[in-house]
Amino acid sequence: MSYTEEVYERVVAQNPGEPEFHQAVKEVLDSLKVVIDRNEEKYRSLSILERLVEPERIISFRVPWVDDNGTVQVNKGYRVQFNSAIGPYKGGLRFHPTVNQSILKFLGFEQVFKNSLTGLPIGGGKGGSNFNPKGKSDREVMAFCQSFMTELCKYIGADTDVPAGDIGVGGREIGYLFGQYKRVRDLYEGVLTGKGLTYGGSLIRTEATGYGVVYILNELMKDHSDSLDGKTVVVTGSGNVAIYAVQKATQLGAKVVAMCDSNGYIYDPNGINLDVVKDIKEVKRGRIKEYADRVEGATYTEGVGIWNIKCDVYLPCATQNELDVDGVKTLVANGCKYIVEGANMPTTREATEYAMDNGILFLPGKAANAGGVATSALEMSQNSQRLSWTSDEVDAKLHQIMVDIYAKISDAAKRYDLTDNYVAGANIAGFEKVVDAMIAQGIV
Ligand code: NDP
Ligand code: 2IT
Repeated sequence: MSYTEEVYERVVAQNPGEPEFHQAVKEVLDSLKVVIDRNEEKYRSLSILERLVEPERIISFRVPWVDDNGTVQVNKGYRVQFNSAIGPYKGGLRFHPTVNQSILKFLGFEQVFKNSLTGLPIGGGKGGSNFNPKGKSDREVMAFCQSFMTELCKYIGADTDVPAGDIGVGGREIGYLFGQYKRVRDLYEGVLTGKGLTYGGSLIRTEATGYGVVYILNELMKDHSDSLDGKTVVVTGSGNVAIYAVQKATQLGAKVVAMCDSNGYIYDPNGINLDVVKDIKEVKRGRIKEYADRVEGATYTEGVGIWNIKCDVYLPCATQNELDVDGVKTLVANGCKYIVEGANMPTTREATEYAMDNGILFLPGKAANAGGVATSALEMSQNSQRLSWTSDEVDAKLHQIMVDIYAKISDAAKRYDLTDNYVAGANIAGFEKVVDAMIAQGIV
């Protein structure tokens, strides 16, 4: 058995009941086989892969809070501090009822490679809670965030671990979390990113993940003598990543015709009116269904199946494993040419393989959505300098980072005779930097 297979089997045996974590590890280890094979003895002697798949630390805690009826609620809270070889732990917090250790370990593991690809000094981490912010009042969200941070604040800091947003955690939640950190620790520091602009946030952080997805898509298309101009695009989700992917794709001449939430999807043949989506999602915290009531010519379909809409480019920006092999088969049959993952691991393994075997150019999330965390790292730099950069400056840096990521993953794939296999390219390029730092720092 190869070293990568051995380590995968060990991960499955030692981390039972964690299918998402197994899935993320398998994809990376399969890609790394070509790298490990060239130098197996050295990697084995240092147990590099065993160390890479084991989080440095997992913190798990109780989050009690009182709801508007006066009832005491209890949620689970976590922080997975996965790897600090190249910098302080960095990664989002997810508040969603499905959150568990498997999901946070998969996200933390992905984050290690993603953060490495940004070229910035950030290690990988992820955290969150099974708290469901949907339908909660502002006061309930605040009470939850304060309780969550009262415990988490013991383990994080601007030079230790810097959380940010993810599903269910946006500007409102980051504000409440920051306020409580400051109050309890008595430190005004860049301990969180995605902060509001009046208290240390960075311009363009809100837009960064979605913009970055489209910037790297644009590089991929240029490299294949194509462009976004006049293309039909489907974007899944209607949250932070989706909204700003739609905005940038539209600015670059594409027509985005569909978006969704977990209840169903909208189709607007005239091109999505993003002002309406923003009002529904960012202001009213409503459902995507309302779009069809407000925009003439648009339709709403309950349930899954957004991939049935014909498109040239498909950008999954909602959640893990949202796109399965049947969905991809439909996309291929309808002539789709590009899949670029805005979400983390939104495409199942089988679906990814089918897409790549059938001529789709596929960019994995750990490269394509890295613009969010990269801009978080730019927020950390601004906080350390006690300065704020202009939106043009941050946007230009974000753009350059995405151009560089495309070059890195494309180059890594070519070096191993895997041209156009950006999944392998991203895993290999991400691994190279982390492993070099790990080896240099000894057995820690
Ligand atoms: P948000 O909470 O802002 O939005 C999530 C969106 O996805 C909502 O529209 C939600 O719908 C939808 N969604 C969730 N689950 C499903 C489902 N099962 N089927 C269909 N739609 C679903 O989160 P973000 O936009 O921040 O995150 C989206 C993805 O991008 C996640 O995978 C996240 O990890 C990843 N990501 C986020 C970054 C960031 O900076 N925010 C950076 C890099 C990656 P509903 O309202 O119905 O739940
Ligand atoms: O998955 C991700 O990269 C994020 N949710 C953003 C993390 C961050 O620290 O900005």
